[in-house]
Amino acid sequence: MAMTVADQLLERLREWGVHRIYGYPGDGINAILGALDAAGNDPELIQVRHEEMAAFMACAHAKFTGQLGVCMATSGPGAIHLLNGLYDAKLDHQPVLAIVGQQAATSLGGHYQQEIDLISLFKDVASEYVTMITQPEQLPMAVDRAVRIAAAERSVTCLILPNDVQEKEAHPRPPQEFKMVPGSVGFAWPRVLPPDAELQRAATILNEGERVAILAGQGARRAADELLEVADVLGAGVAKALLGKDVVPDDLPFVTGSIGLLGTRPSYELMMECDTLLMVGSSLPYSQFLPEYGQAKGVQIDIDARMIGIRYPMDVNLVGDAKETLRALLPLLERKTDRKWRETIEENVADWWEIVESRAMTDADPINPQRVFRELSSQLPDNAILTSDSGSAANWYARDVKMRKGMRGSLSGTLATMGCGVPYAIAAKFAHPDRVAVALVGDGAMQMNGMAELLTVAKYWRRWSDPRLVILVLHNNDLNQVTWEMRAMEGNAKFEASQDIPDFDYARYAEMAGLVGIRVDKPDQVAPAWERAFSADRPVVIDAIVDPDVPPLPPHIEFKQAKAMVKAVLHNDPDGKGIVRQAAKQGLRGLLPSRS
Ligand SMILES: Cc1ncc(C[n+]2csc(CCOP(=O)(O)OP(=O)(O)O)c2C)c(N)n1
Ligand SMILES: [Mg+2]
Repeated sequence: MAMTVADQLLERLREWGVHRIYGYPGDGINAILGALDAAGNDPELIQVRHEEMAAFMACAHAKFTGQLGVCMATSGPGAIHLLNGLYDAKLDHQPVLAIVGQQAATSLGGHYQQEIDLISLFKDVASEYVTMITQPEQLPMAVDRAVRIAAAERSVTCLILPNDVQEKEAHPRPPQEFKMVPGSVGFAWPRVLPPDAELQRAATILNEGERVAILAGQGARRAADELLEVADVLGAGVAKALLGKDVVPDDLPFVTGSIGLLGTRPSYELMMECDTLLMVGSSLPYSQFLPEYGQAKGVQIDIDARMIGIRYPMDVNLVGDAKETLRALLPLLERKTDRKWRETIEENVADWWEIVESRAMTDADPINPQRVFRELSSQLPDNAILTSDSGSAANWYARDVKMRKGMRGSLSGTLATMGCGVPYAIAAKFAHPDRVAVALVGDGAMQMNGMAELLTVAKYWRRWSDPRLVILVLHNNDLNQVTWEMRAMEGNAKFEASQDIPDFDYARYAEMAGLVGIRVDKPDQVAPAWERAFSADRPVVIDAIVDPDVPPLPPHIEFKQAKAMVKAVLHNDPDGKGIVRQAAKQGLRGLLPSRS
């Protein structure tokens, strides 16, 4: 039988090194699915429960492998379902290709069943490249461009294939004629390095500074050694944006940990007291966590000229690859002989870890969520991969987990969407079946997406060489992060109609799915639960009953927020009593009226 467009699509993807597609079927992609079957399922289709999860998994594949992630959905409803996951990838700058079916080209424009204007629908999320293949001759070139542009722009691209076009006979190579575009596979990355004079200007600023702060983001991932060397020469501290939490380990004494709303106190102090800021591969949006304007001279390194110089009034903006640029900068830097600044940072960091420890070990009703993370942190196996959902889990992930060398971690950094934790962890297991994955999710996020995807875990876990995947559910029957935001930002008491969520037995649900379920409702069960989970022979759900009154507060709390919170608590907050009790125990006395 002659090769079809669908066959050729798969062949071209294989040539590009794509061997996994996360997706869900529908008649808009029937011919592609048939072709996959004929090709022995290579690239392998991983069947999810919902197309949004396929897009999250493609995003996580890109995050955890550095390679293109691919997802596929049918026309109409399937295509629409992909969007949130694709935006997650776009906003976190991950290369993802979405392959989307469409009604037959012969019917387009006819208000046909499931006909959606897909080019318009994907025009924003796949702004770098979206095209519909209506002629077989387009196929190789369109695949090549979709893959190459996704990688080059670190963004989302989209190929739309009407189902009748998928069935047409392929052109192995379009003829060399007018109006034909052949395409080709492969490309080599450029070496991107700023000019010498600019490097020298940056070096002068860094040499003249007496108190240098470094902020590292995910763009510094491949430059960890250079970054640490620069920090050593300059006697600097290193704070990390959330997506860069795993870029340098937390067990180094001068690494101050996360920064921002979910950040640590030493990171805040580092920024407030420095006189020079070196920002590498980050676009942390919160300028109020950076030095006051005018306080510090700034040097930024970023691969993307579109993203540089926007978060802080920088003095030198170096567009370049982080590793190459830091390497070129190093010989121009002078070692700071006065190490007092570095010593202060290290003292702040040591103090902070003591605070984290004591906050984690204070009692709560029934379990302090920080204790769950503290125990996790001390039991994490080498090379573990962590994912966090958006919710209070992200606070504890950011502050309480000590990343060690070799570990990976991610979350929805920029879109901050709920529901990514479990699908991210599933993609981590497919990408690295020999490594332990841990998903840290709230009960709201578990109900939103995690519960359905647990069935995907149940379907596939036997294939993973190390079957350990642990899903921690922070069971607080509350949409806690938002409940706290409403208290701290708006001064609103908890609105139970929007914030309370249904109670559910997640551990029993896991058992029903053939996995291990562990319910934890006493503090001394926390450590043994992690021990059991990390020695299990299959995926585990830890259903931890945690106290919603433990405040996930920013490292410094502004007077405005403290006042708003006091107002919320006094304003008949249903959890008022518990909050006052917890605030006192967490060492936040003075923020709240003592009336418990
Ligand atoms: C898709 C989506 N919907 C809503 C939000 C707003 N939001 C952020 S965190 C959160 C609460 C999460 O609750 P849960 O998963 O139970 O975690 P908790 O904070 O209670 O630990 C909400 C509603 C969001 N970020 N994404
Ligand atoms: Mg919750």
